[in-house]
Amino acid sequence: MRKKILAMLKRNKDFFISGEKISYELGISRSAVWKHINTLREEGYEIESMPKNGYKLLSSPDILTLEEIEEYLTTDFIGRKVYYLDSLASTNMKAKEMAFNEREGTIIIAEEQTKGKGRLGRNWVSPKGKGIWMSIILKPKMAPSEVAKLTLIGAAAVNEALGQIGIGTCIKWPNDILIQNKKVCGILTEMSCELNMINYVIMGIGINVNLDREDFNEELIDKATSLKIVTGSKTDRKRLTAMILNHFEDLYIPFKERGDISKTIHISRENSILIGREIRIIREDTEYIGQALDIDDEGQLIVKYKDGKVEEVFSGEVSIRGLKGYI
Ligand code: BT5
Repeated sequence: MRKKILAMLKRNKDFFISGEKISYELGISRSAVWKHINTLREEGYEIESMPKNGYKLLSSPDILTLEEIEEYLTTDFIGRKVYYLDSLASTNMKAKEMAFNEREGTIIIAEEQTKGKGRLGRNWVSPKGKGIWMSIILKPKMAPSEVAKLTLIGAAAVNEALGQIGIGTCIKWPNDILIQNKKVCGILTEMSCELNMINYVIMGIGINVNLDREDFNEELIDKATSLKIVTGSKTDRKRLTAMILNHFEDLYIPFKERGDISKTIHISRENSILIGREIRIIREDTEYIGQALDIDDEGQLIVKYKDGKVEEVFSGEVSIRGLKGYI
């Protein structure tokens, strides 16, 4: 019922809607309407009430529930079911627990993560209410070896969504998004599979939206940034979340249905911070120096080593660093 009342208020945004009309349309008493309105107020919805005119929605809270993001969503199945939690250890961990019983496209979003995960057991700083910390459950019917390409789709989707709101970014193959050489987004793709079959893939996306400098510890301050630090103002997390999901689905469908990843590869190349640069490739404990030449049609990084040898580097097996600084 609370959902229906909120939907009515949203449909009539900027106008009063009478308690009588709500109670008639939903078949509940006017005091029940009033109780639900109060619940919504407790959740942070600002609702004006006037005895003769009824109720008017003035503003919605800065939260990432389906009700709040769906007005910007254009997807068919990505993000159409949202589990929204105030706090979680890690949205990827939660998504893994739930994945077997959930349909493709379901997402888990938390306002904060107390044990946010990066790759290879690293941690991901995820303070409350300031970022987008989410995981998408995917169930593509393809060989497990194809999954590395999904990370590229995630990165391309974030790059496109940020571009749409006027924020230019670079992609550091395979899973980082950078602004001014600092990391603003990281992607962690995990999967459960059998020999030739994927059970599920969890695509974890973390974006530093409205974090302040103080949110980063000393170790991170030189290599991490947020949209707020870069632009000087807050970004609407709801709209951005939906826009990422929209772009993700647009890039994911051709890949899932026909193995077509060409648009993603185009975006990865056009916005790559690595192509043409000297890089360090860290494989297990050994470092190699080479030049990133290109990203091939399969999404692999082509590297030329000092001895002239050219190799395709498969994501997942390496970490890449610039010779100078973080990139
Ligand atoms: C990543 O790992 O970049 C993947 C991050 C994925 C985070 C999302 S949030 C939703 C979902 N649920 C999870 O639990 N995780 C995913 P990696 O490339 O290994 O980078 C990790 C490194 O980035 C750390 O070792 C730090 O140096 C740095 N780092 C940690 N927190 C950061 C932040 N908020 N912003 C930028 N850099 C950060």
